[in-house]
Amino acid sequence: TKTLEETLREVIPPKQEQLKKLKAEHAQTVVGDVKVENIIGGMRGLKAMLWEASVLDPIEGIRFHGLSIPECREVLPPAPGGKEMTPESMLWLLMTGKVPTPQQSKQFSEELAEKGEVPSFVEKLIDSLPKTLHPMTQLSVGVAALNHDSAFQAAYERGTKKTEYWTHTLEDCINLVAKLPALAARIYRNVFHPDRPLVPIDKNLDLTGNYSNMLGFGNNESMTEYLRLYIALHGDHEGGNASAHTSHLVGSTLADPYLAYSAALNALAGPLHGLANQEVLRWQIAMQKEIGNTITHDNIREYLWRTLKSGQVVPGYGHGVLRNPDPRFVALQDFCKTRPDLQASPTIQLVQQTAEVAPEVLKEHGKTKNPYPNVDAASGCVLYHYGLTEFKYYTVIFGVSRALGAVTQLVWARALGLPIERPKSYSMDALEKLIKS
Ligand code: FAM
Repeated sequence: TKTLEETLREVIPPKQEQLKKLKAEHAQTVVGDVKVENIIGGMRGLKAMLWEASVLDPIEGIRFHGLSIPECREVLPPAPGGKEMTPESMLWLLMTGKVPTPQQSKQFSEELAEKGEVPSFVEKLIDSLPKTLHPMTQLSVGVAALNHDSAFQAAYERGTKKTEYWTHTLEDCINLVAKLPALAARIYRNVFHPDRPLVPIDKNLDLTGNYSNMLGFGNNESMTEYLRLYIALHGDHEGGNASAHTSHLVGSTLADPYLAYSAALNALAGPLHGLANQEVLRWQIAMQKEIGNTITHDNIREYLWRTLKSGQVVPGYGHGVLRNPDPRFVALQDFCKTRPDLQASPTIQLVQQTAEVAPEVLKEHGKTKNPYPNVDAASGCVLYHYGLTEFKYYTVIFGVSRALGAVTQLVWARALGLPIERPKSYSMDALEKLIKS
């Protein structure tokens, strides 16, 4: 069986050829216009980035190298004894465009467990942070500090050839993905359960098996399976979303993967992006408190209007690209439907019922271009049901996940020799001059 690096060595040359051909034959081909609305509207819809691993269709949702979420759940190898695709299977697919064999996936899990320990100076650094510092900030600090041991940075200083950059980047990327669970679990322990002992990495477990174990949910197979699905699903969502784009931008300066991903985490920590999953649960629980035991569509509707009239957004609804219910939301709902304990949970029922009412309210409100639920509408409620009730931690799990797509692109950007990002900006005066000319 071929390793991930060996597989990449096979798939990179044809892609390099494809890029060369695109450059040679189509460098001047026009594929879209730039309108003033793109410039002042957060570049929404602008076709301006190369991103190999996934493409997002507004109606169908995400496809990873052409595979939809249901297809991924079907073909990507699960952990031994499990059913859900694992994040390491997903990472393999994202990186190589190929579905790993169960054996490749297992060996990859073993490699990640082998590399999973966090250096002791980073542990000390994390332990020294105030418990009141948001867990996402702590994660970003920890990831940035891992660059102490960056293979890419060391290779760059040695004057390594450009064509070799991707191999050192890959080494950092694998190390980063491997270390995220231990780092993230330490933050959870420190902030919320300082009296609990820290659990060491078990070399026989997959990445999420270990993460779940270190969070204290190792005995709950359903929670571990949910986390596998959650982390695999949130792994990549095209290149233009704020966290992925940040990682790509910072990586394009040849900053190493730790620095690039640390920056991405800071983007993920914004409430319009990854922090929404923390906000959703807070909002749903507040709704539950107010509504009490008799939940009806009418009182959910009333609560939704109150949120909107107070000028807040409904967290977990809307999207920059999607114009349909998010298939990631659908997959997480699906997971709940197969388990009677989850079906009986009042929080999960409330999330489902909210999704039945919110689209019509948001349509009537008339502002958002997409009145349907995104992944964050559903992701927190299962965690909450199984006892991971600390909302402030939710985005950290998203942060463990989003690394999959970010590191994939960092490796490909180096393999393809992509340049530093540098779009052109204009002042309003300069823009007006441009319009007149
Ligand atoms: N509730 C109320 N108003 C909303 C709304 C929502 N859920 N979603 C969008 N709008 C408003 C939006 O604020 C904007 O109003 P103004 O014209 O007054 O500025 C208007 O509708 C048009 O926005 P849009 O074009 O439909 O959306 P954007 O592309 O600008 O923004 C989101 C996309 C996701 C930031 C936005 O829908 C939102 O704020 N949603 C709630 C927060 C959330 O769930 N974020 C998570 C997104 C998720 F997929 C992720 O990153 N993890």
